[in-house]
Amino acid sequence: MKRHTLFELAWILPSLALPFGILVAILVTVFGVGMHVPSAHSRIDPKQAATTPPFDQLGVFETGYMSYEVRMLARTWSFDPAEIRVPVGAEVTFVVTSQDLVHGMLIDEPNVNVMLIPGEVARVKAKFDKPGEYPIICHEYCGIAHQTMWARVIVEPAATVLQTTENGGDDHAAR
Ligand SMILES: [Cu+2]
Repeated sequence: MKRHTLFELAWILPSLALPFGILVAILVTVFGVGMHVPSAHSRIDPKQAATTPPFDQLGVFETGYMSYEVRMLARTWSFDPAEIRVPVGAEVTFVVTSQDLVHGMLIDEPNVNVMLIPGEVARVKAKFDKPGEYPIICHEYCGIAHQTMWARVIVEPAATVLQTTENGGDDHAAR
């Protein structure tokens, strides 16, 4: 084989291998690992959001053992509820939409990253294994006070939650 043919092959083969490798990686993550983009679960009229179930009752709802559903509305420039309390080990399903502009919802760890499009109901799951405070921030620019739009998840150690339940001060309403 001529020397320049080898040089050409040395460029062409990797440029074929690269997209093929990427295609295989996509197929494996979608069909093998089951990874998907967080997609719209259902649609509602954003102007009627506050009176449309499940957003007519916002907050934290216990759906089973260590399983919680958080119904949340994003609006310029706040999240409602702004504070979410769950016990350590809780698996939380966030059911969220925006009632005005495009907002975002980002929790660094555990990884929650979703775009909140007016009227598109997003449904994302996250497990909170360590006690502490987890900020939820809007990461889609939404106007002059965008940087003030945030909320937080407070993950309480097991003992604290037990105490609040004994005092009857449990604020996690059962469904
Ligand atoms: Cu926002």
